[in-house]
Amino acid sequence: MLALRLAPTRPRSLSVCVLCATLASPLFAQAPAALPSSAHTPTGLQLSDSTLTLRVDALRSDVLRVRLYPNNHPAEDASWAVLPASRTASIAVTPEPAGFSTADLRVAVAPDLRLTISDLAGHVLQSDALPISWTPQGFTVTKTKSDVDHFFGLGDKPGPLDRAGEAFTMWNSDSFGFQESTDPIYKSIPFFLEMHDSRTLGILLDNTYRTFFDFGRKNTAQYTFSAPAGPLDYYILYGPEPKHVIETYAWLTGPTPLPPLWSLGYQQSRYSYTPRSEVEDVAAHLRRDKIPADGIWLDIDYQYKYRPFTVDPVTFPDFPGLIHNLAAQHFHAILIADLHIADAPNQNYPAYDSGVATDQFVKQNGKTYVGDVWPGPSVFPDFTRATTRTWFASLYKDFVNDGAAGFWDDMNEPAVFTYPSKTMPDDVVHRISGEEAEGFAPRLAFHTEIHNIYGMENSRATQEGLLTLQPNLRPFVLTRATYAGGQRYAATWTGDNLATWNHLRMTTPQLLNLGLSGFSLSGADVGGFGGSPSPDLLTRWLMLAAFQPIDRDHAAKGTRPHEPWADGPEQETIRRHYIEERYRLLPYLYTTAEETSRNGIPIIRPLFLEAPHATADDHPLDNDAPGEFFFGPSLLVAASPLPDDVAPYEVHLPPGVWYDYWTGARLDRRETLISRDLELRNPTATGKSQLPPLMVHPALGDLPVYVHAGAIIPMQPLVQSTEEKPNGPLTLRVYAPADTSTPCTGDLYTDDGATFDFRHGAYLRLHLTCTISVDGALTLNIPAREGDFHPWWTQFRIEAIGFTPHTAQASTNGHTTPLDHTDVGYAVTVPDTGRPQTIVLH
Ligand code: NBV
Repeated sequence: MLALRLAPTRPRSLSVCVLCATLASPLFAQAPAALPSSAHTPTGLQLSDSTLTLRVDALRSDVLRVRLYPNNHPAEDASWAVLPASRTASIAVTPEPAGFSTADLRVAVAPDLRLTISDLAGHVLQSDALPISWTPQGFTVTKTKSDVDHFFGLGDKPGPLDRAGEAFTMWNSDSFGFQESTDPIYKSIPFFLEMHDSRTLGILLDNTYRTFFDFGRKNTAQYTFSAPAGPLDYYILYGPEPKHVIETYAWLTGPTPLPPLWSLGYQQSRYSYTPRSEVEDVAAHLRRDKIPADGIWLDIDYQYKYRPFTVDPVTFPDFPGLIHNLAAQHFHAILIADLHIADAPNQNYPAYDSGVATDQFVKQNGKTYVGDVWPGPSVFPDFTRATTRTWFASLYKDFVNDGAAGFWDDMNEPAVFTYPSKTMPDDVVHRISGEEAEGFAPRLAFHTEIHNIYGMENSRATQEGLLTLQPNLRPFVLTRATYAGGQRYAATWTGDNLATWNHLRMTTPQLLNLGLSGFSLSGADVGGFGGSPSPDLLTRWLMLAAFQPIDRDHAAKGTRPHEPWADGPEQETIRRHYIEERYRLLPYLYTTAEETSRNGIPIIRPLFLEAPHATADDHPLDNDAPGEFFFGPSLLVAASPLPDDVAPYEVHLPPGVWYDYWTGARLDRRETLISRDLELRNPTATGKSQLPPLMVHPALGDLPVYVHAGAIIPMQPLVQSTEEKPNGPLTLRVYAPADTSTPCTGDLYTDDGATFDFRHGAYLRLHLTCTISVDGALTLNIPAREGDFHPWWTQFRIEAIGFTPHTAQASTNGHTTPLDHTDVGYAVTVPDTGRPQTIVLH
């Protein structure tokens, strides 16, 4: 019999002052002093008094784990978010009088248990402003904050990119039509970056209860994180560069896996395309109008009485035939399959019948809990049990056999219509089955503990199901609710946004912060879900989304048509042009997605991630440029910070030489320009000065995009779907480095786009480099191939941007080939011999 514990490590009415007798106050905060030798452990320190224990462990030289718990209630060493291998990693530390040090960090603890973390040069990175408050109402950790502290992350929370001065609550909530001030919303990702004086830390509070974060709203000199119950268990990740923190977070919680290539193509959706003929009409229209597209999404109306895992036989006859016809036109069908199962006994509803027969649903007061959602009274799978996830996974079998390519997990906060809280009551009971990997002992848990991970475990079950049914196909799952680490299981979107200019503006900081929180594969409903976008708004949205990780046009019931052709040929031409450009950039986008799958660096990135020292005082350049972001490592998209404002706006570029992506023109900057790489590595030596912004005034149809000098961007001929083989060479756009010492690099990764064969060597990776010589020759080095995958191309087309040749020929491994002039520069086409090549333009 499993025991029910409401809050396994519920804070108690105690001060945390374990070495002094009384509760410490800030007035009497104590400086670090020598610790008793018993406090030192091989991996950190552990201090106990009769009631509480503080434990700090170094998992790596740059990663600390901090825990506080009552002595008689040691917290479970368990996590839904942190990978077991990372959670249990450790290194030997060097004991110091007041704490310990590692090869990167020094940790000092005061007698009142306040922690101070410094780098080895003595810069204080983080310090507790107050002793931890530990009461029956919960715990609060209070850290010192300065005026120049910046905070990023926390998932999909709306509002500015920099979260300084704001406060947030983590409680997954169905939030139709959210606004900047709406909090909480769909996801709980209690991970944030703290950046000050060009040094960055990451903090993950691994507590699944309703948690709170205050970045100086209450007190500008402090930031806090707190919870009413659950473990005080947090991780400190040291940079100093923000990219390193993001990579470390991926080490801790796992990166976003490599998605199927089709999921990076354009996606067409609506709540709902129904009946079947409408789906087919949309598909035909996309192909007829030559709007490249890969996905058609089926929302809840394909189902019988809104029952998940059913099909309405009247409106969607011959469902497998529909999916098959779509596939024949190179479309992937993505099906919604909500987690709530209709409470429909004796109605030949297999999902219900099998679930009841095997006891898969959560309970309240000993009975199966029933709440109202789309199908009416519904029951809810107990996703914290491995056996329930396996059962739920099996429900996908028929759809997978029908050929469905991906699944969409909606309403998994979980959303329940019955109550004002819009979710299930706190006293619903979940079972934790105690898998070894997570480290939890088998036990019962109230919904208060499970709520924030419920959606994540739903998406985990979906992914596990797809992996079981098709072990060698990369699954694609889109989830609305999730928790830290959920990026391992699913991509995500920002939920029910609105068709307003303000919502278009909000997507950029939301997606950037999601990327910083581990979710590299994210999107916002293009055009806005609720309400009807004006033609110009829809156009601008489709333009921007071409440079976002997931590009899905989606709309609510009753809204006006949203498809690219909706507003006549002029608008459609612009929209098509941007979707086409996304398809041309697919080799670059896919290469970036592959990078994410290894190191967690997101597909779209705030400017500070690529250029953390771009400003004279090291404030994040993003704070001056709210519409801007990096799409992959080299393209800088500069959308208007106020998209409905027709006035010119400023574009702030990090130091370095930049080119206009559309024209190839080198930007005429008078200032001393410094190389991006040099600037990144050694900001002070380069005599950095902040460049004045550019003024731009783009017409409808123009979205400024820039490329930094020394970038190499792989591109492909236009296709209408990723299922189509591109016809022509693979293009390598080489943006001439500013001078002989500027690095010039670019990556190219490809594979079959669908299976896991890449794990066994069936991939191709090239790390390309280029140089410019003193006499002005541009040399591109194509190295030996890594991997044994045979790509679709047989030729490379090298386009040199920002480079004027002296001769009309290029030499390739000794042979000469004529150059041709393109819209953006000079080009030469050479065979891809599969062997190393050096191509020189003189
Ligand atoms: O399944 C219908 C919708 C879906 O289209 C949307 O994307 C989700 O966020 N769903 C919410 C439920 C109804 C919302 C009004």
